[in-house]
Amino acid sequence: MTLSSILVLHGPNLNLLGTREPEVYGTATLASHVATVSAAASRHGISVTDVQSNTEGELVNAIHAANTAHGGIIINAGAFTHYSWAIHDALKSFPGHVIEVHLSNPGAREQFRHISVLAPVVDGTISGFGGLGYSLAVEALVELDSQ
Ligand code: CA2
Repeated sequence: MTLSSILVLHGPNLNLLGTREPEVYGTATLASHVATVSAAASRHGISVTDVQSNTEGELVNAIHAANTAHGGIIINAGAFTHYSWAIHDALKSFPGHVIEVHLSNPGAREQFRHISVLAPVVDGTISGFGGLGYSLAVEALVELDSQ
């Protein structure tokens, strides 16, 4: 699958971005971050589909559907990052490249955020750069696809 299409996945509570905890996650809304991804992707002629869910199984289903529909995935799994082996297993079966993004720097926060169970099955992780991380993730996917 060539990189003509990217799936952007967001996990639980990220639909609340821009409404609470701006000191941690910034003031931008989820829609604005998705727009950032779409703008970066369109510069490379790539289309973007986005899914946000507060339900683990819906994210797993979206990853399964991506196997034949999208060349790459950008995922901010929210708190599922730290314990979802179901999302880990689903990403492991995805044939394209995967970039994990976090707005904050989980390594500088509470101990439970220091572990990502997704990290072993993604190409790389971009954390702590706020919305800039999404543009960087698109550039990473484009670069990986060209190798
Ligand atoms: O820094 C990130 O992007 C996180 O993935 C955000 C998750 C957190 O569990 C991860 O450790 C790091 C939480 C997202 C919750 O987002 C909210 C936004 C506004 C108000 C409340 C929660």
